[in-house]
Amino acid sequence: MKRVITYGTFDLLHFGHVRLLERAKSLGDYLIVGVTAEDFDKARGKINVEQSLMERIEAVKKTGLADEVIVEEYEGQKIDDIQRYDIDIFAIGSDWVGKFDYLNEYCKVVYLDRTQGVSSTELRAERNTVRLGLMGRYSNVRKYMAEAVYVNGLEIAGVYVEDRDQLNLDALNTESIAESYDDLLEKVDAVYITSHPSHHFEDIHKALMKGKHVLCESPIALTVKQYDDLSSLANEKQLILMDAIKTAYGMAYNRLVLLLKGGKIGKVVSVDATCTSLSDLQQVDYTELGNKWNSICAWGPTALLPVFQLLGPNYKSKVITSSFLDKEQYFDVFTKIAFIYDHAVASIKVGKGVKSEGELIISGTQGYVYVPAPWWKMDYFELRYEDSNRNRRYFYPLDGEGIRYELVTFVKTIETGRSSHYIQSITSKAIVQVVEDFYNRNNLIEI
Ligand code: C2G
Repeated sequence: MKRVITYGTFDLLHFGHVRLLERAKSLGDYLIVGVTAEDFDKARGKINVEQSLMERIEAVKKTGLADEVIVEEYEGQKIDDIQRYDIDIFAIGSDWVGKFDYLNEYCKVVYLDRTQGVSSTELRAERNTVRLGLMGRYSNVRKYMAEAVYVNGLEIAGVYVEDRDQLNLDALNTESIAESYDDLLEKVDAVYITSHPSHHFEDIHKALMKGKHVLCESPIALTVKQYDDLSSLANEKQLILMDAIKTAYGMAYNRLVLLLKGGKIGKVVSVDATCTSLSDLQQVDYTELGNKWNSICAWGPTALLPVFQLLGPNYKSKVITSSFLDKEQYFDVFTKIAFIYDHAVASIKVGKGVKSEGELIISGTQGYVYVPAPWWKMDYFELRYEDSNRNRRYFYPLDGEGIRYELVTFVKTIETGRSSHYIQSITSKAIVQVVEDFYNRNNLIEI
């Protein structure tokens, strides 16, 4: 009996896939189909897969062509499978010609002609193209433009940049530059907002009123009341309002949170996060400090993310300690916040005028997590124990600082209408509460 194996993502299964499976099957008597797991696809740069692994497996099964379906989970698995399942022929589409020649050592490799004119990429693009507008600071707008290219079903339909002097026209298609924010909103279905936090409420409100979905740099608002108003408006209009904290959408960070929720280091007793960056405050025009992102707004949401996601929003008390460059304009060069929970503590240190080791340490009753600087671009973390033989290191890919995963999530969220689980609204709101307390100087000590 001749045994054949083939692999694929099989997203939105189409005629091209079915033809490939038919021809693979006809090469032998028994066909095994390896369907790629989500993590494996992400690791090899396929971040736009629309259907879940289960849905894709079901679709392959329904063709009736596979005698057996397995899941492809890791690099190098093909050799393992070929040996384990005693495979005679490995078949794959001609888009892979040459790439799998190394398997000839284990079985016969056959490249089958790819069917022209149909692909998952095109099907995905047809289903949902979100026209996204970008508004705010040029430095961020530019990053999002570059990252949007990797996201299917998303098109940058316009840009409105506030700091126009920074604008590099060569990097932008001039047609897409809007004259005003209102003008931009006319052209889009959704908007990414990176204006100054003091304008977020107004900017988000305007977008929601015009029926546009919103992805906004965190903090979404400066008071809880404003946050609640925006959330209810978004709900009422069935629009998505999502925080743009890129760290939250990375694979390593998400795995870490899941492992900890599963008790890998016992009970979490302390979360300590530091995020700093030295911006050149010497050259800043002091009268305009109020328009700059201070430490609490620039870094607070990111540093607070693991605190609230691991310990929840219900702390008993907190003390904010800040050093101000300019007190009237609330420009903190450094802020430390200490939280006390019933059975845990947490601290964050954020600074734009102070430099420190940007690490994340999470202490538990059985072990601890160490994430080296810059932890907010996490692609690696370590679980460490008293018995160092138990220590484990985890590696995951992180492309584009996490922005492209954030955009993929945003598009999926718009499409399904279900808010994303990456940053729940209790977390967003807890972040806003901290920022509000900072501006109200509640329990704030100045140094
Ligand atoms: N295919 C085809 N014609 C198309 C589209 C796809 O013949 N119009 C083939 C591909 O060449 C592949 C299979 O269908 O053999 C599955 O395609 P994808 O779902 O795109 O999966 P792919 O990324 O090619 O996965 O490590 C190798 C991967 O597992 C193959």
